[in-house]
Amino acid sequence: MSHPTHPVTDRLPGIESVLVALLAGVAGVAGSFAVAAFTPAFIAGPIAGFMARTLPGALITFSIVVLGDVGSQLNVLLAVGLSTTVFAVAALLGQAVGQRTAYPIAGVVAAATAALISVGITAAPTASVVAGVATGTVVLLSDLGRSQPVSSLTSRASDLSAGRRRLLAAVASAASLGIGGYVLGSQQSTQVSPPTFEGIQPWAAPEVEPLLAEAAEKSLDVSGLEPLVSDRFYEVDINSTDPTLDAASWSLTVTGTVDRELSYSYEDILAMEVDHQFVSLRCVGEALNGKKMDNALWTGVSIMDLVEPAGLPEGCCVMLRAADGFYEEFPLSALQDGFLAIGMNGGPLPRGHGYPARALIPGHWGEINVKWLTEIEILEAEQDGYWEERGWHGTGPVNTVAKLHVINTLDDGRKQVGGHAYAGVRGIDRVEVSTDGGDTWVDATLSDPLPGADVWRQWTHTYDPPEGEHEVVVRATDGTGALQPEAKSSPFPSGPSGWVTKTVR
Ligand SMILES: Nc1nc2c(c(=O)[nH]1)N[C@H]1C(S)=C(S)[C@@H](COP(=O)(O)O)O[C@H]1N2
Ligand SMILES: [Mo]
Repeated sequence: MSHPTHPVTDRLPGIESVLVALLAGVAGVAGSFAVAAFTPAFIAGPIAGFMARTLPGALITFSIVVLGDVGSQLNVLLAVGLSTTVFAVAALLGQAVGQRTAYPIAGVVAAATAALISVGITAAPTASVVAGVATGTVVLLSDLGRSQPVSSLTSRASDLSAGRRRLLAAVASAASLGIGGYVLGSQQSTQVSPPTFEGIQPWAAPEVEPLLAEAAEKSLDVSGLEPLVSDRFYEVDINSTDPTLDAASWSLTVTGTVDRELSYSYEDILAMEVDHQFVSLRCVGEALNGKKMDNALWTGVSIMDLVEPAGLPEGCCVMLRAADGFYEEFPLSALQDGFLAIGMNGGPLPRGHGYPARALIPGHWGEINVKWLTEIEILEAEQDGYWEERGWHGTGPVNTVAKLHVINTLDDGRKQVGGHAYAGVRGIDRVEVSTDGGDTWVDATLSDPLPGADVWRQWTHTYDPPEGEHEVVVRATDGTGALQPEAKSSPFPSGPSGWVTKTVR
């Protein structure tokens, strides 16, 4: 029997240190999540945002268009992985320092480093300290695990078991901190509770309920079809975490080439005359028959009521800027009917949709409907917005679309198809359906129009299906009499177009 000259344990400490560091990293991320949940104070939030901002435009476009929601989920996963690595580096540093001194300070160094890096990234002290402590705890416990008395430090067997003890301590502490942090973070409510100034809640005005009831009443009775006021309104953000703004300290400024710059508080807006409008939104980056088109009842004020008192000279354009670092520019003329929404479907604006306030620019692609709005800047010359810098042309009016989302087989064997049609402020006049691949067309039944200049409509059609496979095609005619173009184009760069087609069996 010959023993290897270099015992395997020689290289184990390196691997163990890395494993311990990664486990400490997991604990750190969990600690951050425990306090911050999915807000920008969570370490992975700014990292995901940074990646979205710095990755090449083509990659982001690919992720939006091809991967869709999976793309943003991947981005979040990647950000969580990077966050783990960041804390792991702090843990490695702690261990390295610990090895060079006689004192068990590895955990303290790891904790302090992790907290410092985290606060640098998130600017959120509490979540960073908790993340640091969680990271340091795993390093500290693994250190204690190692320094348990062992009979002979030179023996290979006890070296191994010391290494195992160390790893075991790290696994156990990382698992409990990880699960604990995850549970704590998941329980956090990310709902907003807007400050009530003398109980003013404009979104709960008496007109709101009847309007919502009207939308419910006008919604077609087609199983599986999203009602006229969407049950689940889509969300598209440059970051994976929504800003947590405090309405009481939020302000909206009007700046740029105006006579005098102005600043409005949330209270100022609440005191203004509000209006309730149905407005539909559609993302320029969605697939032709995608799910990023929705409608809601919004409560808010006219944007021109905010801008005009600043004194408007001849500006060409406007740049809307937001608390998440997003900005979009478009012609001043489009601002004329702009709406600043502070409420949605009878409640305050949800965080995910821009709390405390967002812009709604009728008829235009979703991207210029800037959420978490903080500044309206009047410009003298054109500039690119966030997405235009990345190659998109998404600031103009929406394309006309008729989507096909529902194919039902009724009890009597007939087929029922349905979807939504939208053409921005041009409105929808007509939707036609073909069940023979486009040879013959019939008019679909349309939902009665909602009040509002920028609303979608539902359509449905019921027919006796032919034997076997057949092709259903849908096309809309907008309020100007223009038929939706048949030619298909991809979403990039100026939105999808073409007739939606589906094979039905
Ligand atoms: N501040 C901010 N506003 C934003 C975005 C964003 O990432 N940040 N995304 C835009 C895009 S691309 C779209 S399609 C709409 C989507 O609005 P929703 O998330 O309320 O559906 O918001 C727009 N406003
Ligand atoms: Mo969008």
